Amino acid sequence: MFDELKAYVEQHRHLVYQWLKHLLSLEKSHLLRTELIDGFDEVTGSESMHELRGTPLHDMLVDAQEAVAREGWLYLAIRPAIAEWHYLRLQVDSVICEEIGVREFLQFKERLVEPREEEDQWALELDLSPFERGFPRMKEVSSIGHGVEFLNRQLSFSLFKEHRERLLDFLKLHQYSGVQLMLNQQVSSLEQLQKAVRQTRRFLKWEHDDAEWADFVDRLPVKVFEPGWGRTAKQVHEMMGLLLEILESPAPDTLAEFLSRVPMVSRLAILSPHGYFGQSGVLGLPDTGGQVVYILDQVRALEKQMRHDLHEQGLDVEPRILVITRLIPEAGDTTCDQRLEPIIGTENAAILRVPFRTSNGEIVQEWISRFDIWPYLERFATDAGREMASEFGGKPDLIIGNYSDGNLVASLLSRRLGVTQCNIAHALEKTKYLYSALHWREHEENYHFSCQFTADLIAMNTADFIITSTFQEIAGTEEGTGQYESYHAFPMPGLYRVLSGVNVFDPRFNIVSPGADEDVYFPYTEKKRRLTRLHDEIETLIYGESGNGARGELADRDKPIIFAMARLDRIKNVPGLVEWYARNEDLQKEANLFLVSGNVDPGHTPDREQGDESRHMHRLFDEFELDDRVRWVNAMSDKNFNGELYRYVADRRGVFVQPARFEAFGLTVIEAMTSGLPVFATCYGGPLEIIEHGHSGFHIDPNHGEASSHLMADFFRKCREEPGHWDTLSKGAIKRVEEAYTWSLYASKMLSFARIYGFWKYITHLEHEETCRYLEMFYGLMYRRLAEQIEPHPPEEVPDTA
Ligand code: UDP
Ligand code: LCN
Repeated sequence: MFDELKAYVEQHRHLVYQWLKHLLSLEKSHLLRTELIDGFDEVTGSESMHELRGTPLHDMLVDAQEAVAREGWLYLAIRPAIAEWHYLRLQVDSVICEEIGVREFLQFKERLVEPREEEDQWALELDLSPFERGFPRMKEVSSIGHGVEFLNRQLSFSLFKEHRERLLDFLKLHQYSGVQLMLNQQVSSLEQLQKAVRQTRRFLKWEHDDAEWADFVDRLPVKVFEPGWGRTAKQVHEMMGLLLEILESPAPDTLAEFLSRVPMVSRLAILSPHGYFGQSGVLGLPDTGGQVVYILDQVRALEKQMRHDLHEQGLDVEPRILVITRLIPEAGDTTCDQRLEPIIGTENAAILRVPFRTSNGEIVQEWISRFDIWPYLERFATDAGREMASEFGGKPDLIIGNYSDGNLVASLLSRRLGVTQCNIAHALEKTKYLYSALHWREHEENYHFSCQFTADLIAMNTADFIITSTFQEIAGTEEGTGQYESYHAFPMPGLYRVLSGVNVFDPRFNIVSPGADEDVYFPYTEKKRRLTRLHDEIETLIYGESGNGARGELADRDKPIIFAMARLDRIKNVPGLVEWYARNEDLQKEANLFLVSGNVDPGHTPDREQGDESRHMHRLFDEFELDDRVRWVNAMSDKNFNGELYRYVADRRGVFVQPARFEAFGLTVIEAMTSGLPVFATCYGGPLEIIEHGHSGFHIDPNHGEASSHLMADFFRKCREEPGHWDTLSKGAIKRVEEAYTWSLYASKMLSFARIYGFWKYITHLEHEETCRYLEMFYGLMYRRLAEQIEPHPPEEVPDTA
């Protein structure tokens, strides 16, 4: 690519010069892809410049992600394919084009915010690429997010040449409450093991298939096997057959199947420190949204799967899951001030709450924004580790972190305890805010991105495996950078520079999408399961009077409803949707707008952003006089009610809209789709992957509100003209969720990954010891210093959650 471009620039210096001049005349020192393309289109609109179209220069600009223009230079970051990055620069006067390295690009970019006379030769650089040597790395984009398959293929062939003997130790490793499982210490060689397995299989052939372990264990011909091989004779026979195959020649599938039957996971710790984390009355409170829903549903699915697996493995062991979060003494009407709370819908899972403490040991009483919690996490990790150990009566088999804070704590605890670590991001803030790294200093007071991104880098690189909800979360799309990919190289001017932070070709990444609770969110057509008793309440909510946590009174009840439900964070763009609607009269004629979001009273939230957004909503209502067409009510946290609300809107042939500027995944999108609502959702983030445009919903571009509102108006018009149109979309939505987004699929994958990564970590040196040591230094010297600098915010009013 670069050679062609260079040759073109050399041969067409005059044209390129004209284009460069035009670009610099815009007087923008930092340009986004769209600005570069718009600038190019403008220039090439004139006849004399038209021939630049379709040239290598044009191709390069289509692939450009951003450019920095200063002092007669243009520096560009080019992404010709997913996760492939090149950097180059053009000198305006001499029209020279050169390929440059990532460091040069970042240095040049940093000077946008930190002008320096001389180059800082000794700026701290984080470069993890040297540690990658000797580790298996994927090469194909199609492999990204399928790390476990790659790892199994890659390692099973080489494994037993080098580490075959470790398998014996691995089988002796498993215990439950001091009871030995799988293999006891009497076996000292693989040959001995092979012989014992063959003898046992011969014996089992004569047992009844359904005979249980306890029925025949005392008669086994060799006394080296302990429980865990299977519940019945048939299962034990199969499992031992898999082991023989592996010892003979380890095929990846056999190995995966064998590991999925090893009793490795019965105690699981899930970390999600920032609160409010509760089971009712918390959704819609600041910082409390899909992550809580996800974790509670995940726990139910995992417990069910763990119980099933342990039973099949022949163990009468009760699985135990603890969700560890912070205890908030001033928790309003929520239960977030309780230490231990059983999780509804499980038999033995609980929320364990541990308070944040200040450096002098005082308990932090009030809710704290997730952006301000960094100084408390180290101490929380210690306290939570102690409480967790006493609840479990030992250490967990797997630690799952959630969001940047949970992942950092998971990282500290996993390292200390030597337990497998899994990360789940939910939403990485870095890509939510434009240039959040470059301008970190400007954001520091409110967001503390310096801590957050440092924590992310540490946790991402210490995790044994990382679960993502979509592919784009890892590596984006052809056009846009992925959330994890954005950690590959970035500047933190004046702090450090990341040259190689995260590699998306790392086999630790796996896509496992969540679902929606099937007991709560189901198609509106399933009449028998419907909660029709709630309809009066729902009608009051939608058509009731203004006041008391509601604004707007819908004048025409016959119109279908455009429904949106989201936290009132800026990123969710709820006021954006109001404005699109307000500016489109056709859409107003077709449907009413109904919003469940945040707090109608702006003074009623301690959250910085939500208060501003609430005031913005009122301004729009006033400016466009929307009160008879738009109704806005306070956040609703009862999920059974919300489930019926989606279906109620579907009964009346409405739609659901998710207008976010960016949505990491989007549980509401899944909930609405499974209820049978046609959904219009942002094309930035997860919904792009969830929805197949025109079949199971529609993508909308939040930057093009007019086009989005026209798409909706056209849809309603078409539904009037062709009554089957709404049903086609509705059925498409239901089918899509059924096929790809279920919790049972999630749970079996997750547990199988836990075993497989745990196995490889034990058998090989996949635990990245060198990387961990390097990151410990980064933690000690960088993270701790940054966290210490955060001034605790003055105690803010705790919201009344009644
Ligand atoms: N939710 C709710 N009440 C509200 C707003 C949201 O119950 O007022 C629920 C919603 O049903 C979904 C979750 O909160 O289960 C939001 O998850 P999503 O992934 O859509 O967004 P997040 O808030 O996590 O960014
Ligand atoms: C956080 C978000 O912002 C959503 O997009 C996700 O759906 C949710 O977490 C659950 O992972």
